[in-house]
Amino acid sequence: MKFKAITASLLGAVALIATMNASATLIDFEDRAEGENIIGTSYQGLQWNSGAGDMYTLNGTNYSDSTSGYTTLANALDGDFVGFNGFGTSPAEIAAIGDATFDLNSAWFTSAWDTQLDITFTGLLDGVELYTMDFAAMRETAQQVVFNWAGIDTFRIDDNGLHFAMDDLVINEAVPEPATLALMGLGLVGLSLSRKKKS
Ligand SMILES: [Ca+2]
Ligand SMILES: [Ca+2]
Repeated sequence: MKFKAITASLLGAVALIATMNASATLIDFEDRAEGENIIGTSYQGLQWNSGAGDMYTLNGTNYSDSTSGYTTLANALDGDFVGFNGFGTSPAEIAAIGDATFDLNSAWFTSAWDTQLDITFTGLLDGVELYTMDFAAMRETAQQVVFNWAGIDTFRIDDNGLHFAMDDLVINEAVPEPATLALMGLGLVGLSLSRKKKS
C-alpha cells in the first residue's frame, strides 16, 4: 500500500510539473517601436544579443522594399513587426538569462533578400549542442519551423552572415531544474505519507 501511495504521489508531482510547463508564450514583437531597433537583454525574459551581434525588430508591413522577406513574413502573420539579425549577424542567438532554460516549440522564418537562405539552427544547454536542424528559408514564402526542443538555454541561428526574418516564436519559459523536480517529488511523497499516518 505504501509503495502504491508513493507511486501515486510521484505521478501527481509529474502531472503538476506538466501543468506548470503547459503555458506557452507567443513572442510576436507587436509591442516594439517603429524603426529598426535593437532588442537587447530582458525582452520577454531573454537575451537577444548573446551571439555575434544584436538582433533587431522592424515593421515588415511598411518596409521600404515590399519584395523583401520582412514584408513576406509580416503579411503572412498577424501584426506588423518581425525580428531579424542586424548587419547579418551570424550566429545570432536568443539565450536564457542566468541559469534559466526554455523550451523552443516553433517559430516562423523567411530569407530577407536571397531567394533561398540556408540556415543551421542549434539548441544548446551549458554550451553543449542538444539539437540541430538545417533549414531552407525562402524570401517569397513564410514557413513555420516546428522544433519542440526542450530544456535549452540558447537558440543559435547560423546563416553565414546574410539576413533572415523571424516572428511568432512559441516558447515555454521557467522550466524547473531537475533538482527542483526531485525536491517537489519528495515533498509530495512526504505529504502523502504524513496524511496516511493520520488516517
Ligand atoms: Ca509580429
Ligand atoms: Ca501582418
